[in-house]
Amino acid sequence: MSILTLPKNSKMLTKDFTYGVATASFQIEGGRDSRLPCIWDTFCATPGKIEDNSNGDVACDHFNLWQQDIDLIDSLNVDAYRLSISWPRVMTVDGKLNQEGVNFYLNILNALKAKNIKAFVTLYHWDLPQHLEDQGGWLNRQTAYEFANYAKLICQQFGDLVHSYATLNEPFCSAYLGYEAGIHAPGKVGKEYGKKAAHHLLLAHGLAMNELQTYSPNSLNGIVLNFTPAYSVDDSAENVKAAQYADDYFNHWYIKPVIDGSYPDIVEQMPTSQQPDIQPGDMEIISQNLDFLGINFYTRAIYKACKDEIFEELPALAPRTDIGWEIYPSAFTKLLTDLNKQYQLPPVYITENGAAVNDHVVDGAVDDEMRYNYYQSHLNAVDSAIESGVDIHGYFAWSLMDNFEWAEGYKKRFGIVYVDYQSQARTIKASGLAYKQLVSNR
Ligand code: IFM
Repeated sequence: MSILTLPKNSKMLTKDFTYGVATASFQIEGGRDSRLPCIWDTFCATPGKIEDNSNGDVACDHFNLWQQDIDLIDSLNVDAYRLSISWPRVMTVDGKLNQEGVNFYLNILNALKAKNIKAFVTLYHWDLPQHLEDQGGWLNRQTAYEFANYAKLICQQFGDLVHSYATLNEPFCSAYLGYEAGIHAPGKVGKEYGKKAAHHLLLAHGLAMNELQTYSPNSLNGIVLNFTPAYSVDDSAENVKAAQYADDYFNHWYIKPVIDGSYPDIVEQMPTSQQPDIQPGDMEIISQNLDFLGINFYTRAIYKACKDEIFEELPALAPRTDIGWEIYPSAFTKLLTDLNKQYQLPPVYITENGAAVNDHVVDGAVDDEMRYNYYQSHLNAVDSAIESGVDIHGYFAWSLMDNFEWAEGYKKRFGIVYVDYQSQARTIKASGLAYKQLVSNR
């Protein structure tokens, strides 16, 4: 059996270090009939948008199987479960609570509490109610206020059942992939949209943080950001400069306003039409204190200079996971130590890390060696960052189980538990067993 190990004196082997597994509502729940439509329903129904033409109507049927899924989480011996709340399940079109939807999550949170598993709740993991998109979605400043209203109402309902709230998961993906590159819902394409959507998302974060700190002062409240560190293809000045620009455009664009209260300087180089609509007081709202910062890491990207577009991303080098992302764990340590140097970081949690593998069940088992190796090297990378002084308090595997991988549909499997989508049977993979063993032996 494969085992995951860490150096004997590693802080990650103490009981204070939180280990968890993570999921997101649209990716696992199904239960489509009992909630409002969201932008991902619409996107999935648009031909050509999802690799296998699938949707989230059933997904892992967690809506019906949540009790057995919580038993599964419990069987892994983890300390925490990171889940997201489906905004269209818990709110009505006129901004009131939908009690039936709220009860679905209250049941989950109570079951987690009974098993002593900490709930790390994300309020927005990309499933924007469609009626808000119809009013402009994240291009409409009003959406930020709608989000704050939802955050306030929901945290009042959940009381002390929640250990930690993240306002947003990966605003880069919502803004850039959803409103600039158009490969995620709602599928808008245009440089004039991306940073405007990003600003309203960040404003939503700030406004919601206010509500959380007022109505849920005892939970750890923060935000989850993803980072794909930008590397230059070589040492030439022009390529290094291009990679730095990409780093600011994709990564620092989200952390700098949240921590420092300002956008990276490249904002000045952008045409006015592409700049965010910043109103007086916005940056103060966006940059209030965080109780924690969630960091998601999967891979790095390599860039070179390009005349028309400033930077160009080059194909990922080998070795790669099944989704084509380079396996490059040293970028993880470097990211964490660099961020720690550049910013005044609050306590950090690694809220997502994991690998897509083309898994198969053979004789009732899934031998996902590549994922196991990925976890081993990335746990080591986190440990090295802690050794270098980064204040990291926890690590969440993405994902608890295989699920709807957005534009890739169900073809890409990120779970440490295999899901047979026909029977909805769950099988813990070798990586999951190794994770369990690491967590259990602390
Ligand atoms: O599946 C996603 C998740 O929803 C957000 N972070 C990255 C994961 C893998 O692509």
